[in-house]
Amino acid sequence: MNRVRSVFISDVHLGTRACQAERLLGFLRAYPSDHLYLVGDIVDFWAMKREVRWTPAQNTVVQKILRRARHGGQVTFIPGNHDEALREHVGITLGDIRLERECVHETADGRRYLVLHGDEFDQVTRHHRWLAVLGDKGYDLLVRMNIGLSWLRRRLGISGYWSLAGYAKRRIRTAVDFIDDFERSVARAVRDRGLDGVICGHIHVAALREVDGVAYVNCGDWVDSCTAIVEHHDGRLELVEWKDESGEATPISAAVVTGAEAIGLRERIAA
Ligand SMILES: [Mn+2]
Repeated sequence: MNRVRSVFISDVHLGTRACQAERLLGFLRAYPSDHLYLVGDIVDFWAMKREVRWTPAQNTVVQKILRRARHGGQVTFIPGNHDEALREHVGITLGDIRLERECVHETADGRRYLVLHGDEFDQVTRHHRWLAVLGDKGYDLLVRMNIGLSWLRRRLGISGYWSLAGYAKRRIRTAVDFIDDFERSVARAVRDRGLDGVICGHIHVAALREVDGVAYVNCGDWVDSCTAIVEHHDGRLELVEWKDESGEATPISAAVVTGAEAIGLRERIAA
């Protein structure tokens, strides 16, 4: 076992088919900790409105977390946008689990991190939910719609070519731009509050690096990347990836993770 001081996980999406509950169980078993932070989108209530996929492994994840809290581990649950219904109840303790809107975690070496899910910094899900849902499939649809539109313009005798898809493309920014915007706005908020860094989730892209003078740390997800942040007993944070079988999570450098192109990112956040 690899006992650590803290474990941070986010975007587990329990209740969906995509949730990697078995892998998460393997990781939680291998990494007992004094603190466990659930950094939002742990249960996907949005998806469960359409279809509920609740497996025995997902049940065991819940039991495992409850047991950890009962046995003296400090468990903090910060609801995200997919489990936002729980935000109404922040401040209370449920089965030994503290529900918080956000909190500050102090590492063993005295650095202070804001812990929050992060959807409040996502301009897409905040203001343009339709854009988030539209994503890349929507782009194909626009291209096809444009064929009809051109025909209509010709019939109406309007000259010149105007591309609906081109217009949309200018509005829908690339996933990379989106990540960049997100990281910078989170980092700004943290700097303004005089903290050393932020530990968040939401965009399903794990990271551990410096952004504009503060530490930007993202837990990633347990839908496809199976990543988490661990704090060692000396206060050092590490980004790890769980690859199963080996019984040990692999430390990964931020460069590897942030280089991963986030294809279909918007759909995954919104779906
Ligand atoms: Mn989210």
